[in-house]
Amino acid sequence: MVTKPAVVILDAIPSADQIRITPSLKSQKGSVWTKTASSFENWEVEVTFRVTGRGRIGADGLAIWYTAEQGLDGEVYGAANAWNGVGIFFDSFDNDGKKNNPVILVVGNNGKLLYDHQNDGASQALASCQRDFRNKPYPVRAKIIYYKKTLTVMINNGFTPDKDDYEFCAKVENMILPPQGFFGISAATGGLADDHDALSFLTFQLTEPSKDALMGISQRQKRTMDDIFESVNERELRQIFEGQNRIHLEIKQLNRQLDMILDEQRRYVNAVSETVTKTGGGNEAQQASQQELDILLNGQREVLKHVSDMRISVGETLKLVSGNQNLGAGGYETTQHFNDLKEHLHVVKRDIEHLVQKNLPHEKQKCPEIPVPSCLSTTHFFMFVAVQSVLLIGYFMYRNQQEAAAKKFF
Ligand code: MAN
Ligand code: CA
Ligand code: CA
Repeated sequence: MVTKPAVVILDAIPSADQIRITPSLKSQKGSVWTKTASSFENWEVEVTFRVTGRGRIGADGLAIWYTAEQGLDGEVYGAANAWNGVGIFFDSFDNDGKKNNPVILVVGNNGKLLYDHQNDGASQALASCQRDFRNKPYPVRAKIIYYKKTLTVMINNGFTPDKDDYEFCAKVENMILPPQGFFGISAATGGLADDHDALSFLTFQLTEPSKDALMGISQRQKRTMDDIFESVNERELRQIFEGQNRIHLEIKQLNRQLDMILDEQRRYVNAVSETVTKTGGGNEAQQASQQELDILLNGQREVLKHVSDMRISVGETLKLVSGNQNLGAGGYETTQHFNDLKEHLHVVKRDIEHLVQKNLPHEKQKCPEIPVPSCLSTTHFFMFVAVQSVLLIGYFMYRNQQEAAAKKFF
């Protein structure tokens, strides 16, 4: 698992995709430090940053640190004056007027050296290379490798989008660094100013190949500042899966409700059908009433069929959604499934619309008016009671029968 490194932020402004270590205002400083010390014998850091300013000349620069203590307070590119460890300085401003800035320099310190800011640390640099890292179209990348006591600085100068386009800058051999230390990035402005923005800061532990094989651990253990924030891709994927889960549950619920409606409708149609059969024949009024009941019955059967179709559609959609959840992200298959899903949901929608229209009260489907005699005679009353009782008994018998049949299945 990739762990989220805790960092200490000093006067820097974090946002979703970068940390502004200094804004382009006069005499600013800021820094970001790992919260806990690392004790890697060999390590590598990959830092992505931008130094931008309106002027042809900017100031003062940015530093990448590996030091025994966090350089929380000081004047050296916004960090401690007397550090124990190493600083890789990206010095924008030519303080000594030798026309040799911007420059990248490696300055080691055992805690006793005082940085010579006025001379751009010229006599203190263990190695350096002149590179212009300001106002580049792509972020600048620095890869600093400390391996077997040799420190190497590689630079991608931000001219291409190719992340791996590194060039050698500087190398210091036999460099003894504290066994434990904090990684940091800092920046400062003075009379002149630039925006100093850190986009990412990755630290890796390097292990020698032989040890690697013996211990069976990965050569680069990745810890990244990016992981402070959930990546955009991860977030989108999580949202898709959460959304699908909700759709799945909703459709399941819909399916259950449709099952219930279907059952209810079936019982109702059968009951009405029995009534029509039993009350068949008789006078003209009764025959007219029976015809109207037939129409109603047919209407109901059609509704039943539609509900049934809809249930099948919902069932298939449900299957598709479940299938989709088992699929990984991306690819043609996923797109195809989403299209199928869309199509099925469309069918369900159409069926529902149809059903709603069917059930809307309009002229043709008005319920038949039951012919009621102008005056209720005793014969009529008893006939009515008898028919009601027969209907009720029939309905109960039918229901018991259905329930018995259903029980057999479970
Ligand atoms: C002023 C001073 C210096 C600084 C430059 C550039 O001259 O603040 O220390 O290096 O401005 O910002
Ligand atoms: Ca300088
Ligand atoms: Ca200089």
